[in-house]
Amino acid sequence: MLRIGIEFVPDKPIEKLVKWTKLAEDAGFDNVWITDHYNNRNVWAALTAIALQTDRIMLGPGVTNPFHISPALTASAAVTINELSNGRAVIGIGAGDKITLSGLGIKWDRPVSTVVESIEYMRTLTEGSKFKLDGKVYKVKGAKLAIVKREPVLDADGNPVMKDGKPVKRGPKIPIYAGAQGPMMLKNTAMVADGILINASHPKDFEIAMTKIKEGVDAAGRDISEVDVTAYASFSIGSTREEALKGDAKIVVAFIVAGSPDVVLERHGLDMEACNKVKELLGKGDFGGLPGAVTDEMVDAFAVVGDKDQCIGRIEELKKSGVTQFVVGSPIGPDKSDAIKQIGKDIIPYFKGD
Ligand code: F42
Repeated sequence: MLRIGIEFVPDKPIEKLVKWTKLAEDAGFDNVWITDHYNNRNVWAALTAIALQTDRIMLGPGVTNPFHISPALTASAAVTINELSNGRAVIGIGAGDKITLSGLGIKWDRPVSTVVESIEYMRTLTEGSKFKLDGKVYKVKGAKLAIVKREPVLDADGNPVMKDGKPVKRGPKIPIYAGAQGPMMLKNTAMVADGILINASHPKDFEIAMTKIKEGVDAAGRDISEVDVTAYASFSIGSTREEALKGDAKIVVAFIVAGSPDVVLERHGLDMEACNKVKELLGKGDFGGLPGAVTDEMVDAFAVVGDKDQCIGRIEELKKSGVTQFVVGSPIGPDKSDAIKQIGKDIIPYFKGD
């Protein structure tokens, strides 16, 4: 069954994120993902507040990065949130943004190896085991968390799994998702991660991403069902498409157009002149001119926008292309609270079979 998640950005006070997450939990969402940028409110502080005031929803950073915070600290934070939330923590980790990190004086070398090794690092620590690595990026002599409660691992018949005459013990599993777009990142993280968060909204992008993810799982001898393929999509719902387009939907799309390489713009058959106009307006900070410059084709290439039937149609197409979790990302709707309630009434029951 399709999982449904939601993304919030802590550029708003944390009380608002808690209020929206509680609404999302009541509406039937499975996951909440909090974005991580150092210039916003801190992601782990936001997750702490959310963990304490919710009961069921899975929660995690979507995504933090191993360049601005050590995987050892991320593992410790995730174990703490897992304890506070009674086993609901997940970790989302990606390469981070090169320009932002270099502004902080942080070197951004080997992004793929860093993310892949960090997953191995965090997995070992969150399971309560000792981590040592002489890797391409990390040279870890010996790291272990003191706070993980390890229980004996049982086999399918309920008997303890033994190694060297001793029962194997492990802490609670915290799923680790990788944020990935590029071919190398998709393939290499698919070899090790429990899920892949793909910043895209159109089935064409997922057809291409799935090929790389399948290459990765095949190379690692895994089954594709072990990876939660997640569409981390820009989304806006309204009672009509016109209403859904009110608010920030076109502004979000404009940023995606401006940040996309030409090969992606061409893949969606977009008019390059119109795309250049959007880039020019953004460059000048002319936000007033953007709604007129962002075309319907751009909206449909980079976002899921519409009334309930249009949104369901697009999510169905993504599901057919291999997506197993759909994350409702910014702006969600012209009014976030109303949009969350509408998704709970009109979209989630459709996919959960109520
Ligand atoms: N970034 C944030 O800073 N905060 C967020 O909250 C956030 C959320 C988010 C959610 C979903 C998602 O998919 C991404 C998100 N991001 C967020 C962005 C994320 O942090 C990364 O910036 C983004 O995913 C990176 O894009 P990418 O996966 O395409 O990887 C980059 C590094 C890339 O260019 N990859 C290419 C590729 O083919 O995969 C090139 C790889 C490369 O550089 N290779 C080198 C080489 O020599 O070949 C390095 C080799 C090595 O060993 O690493």
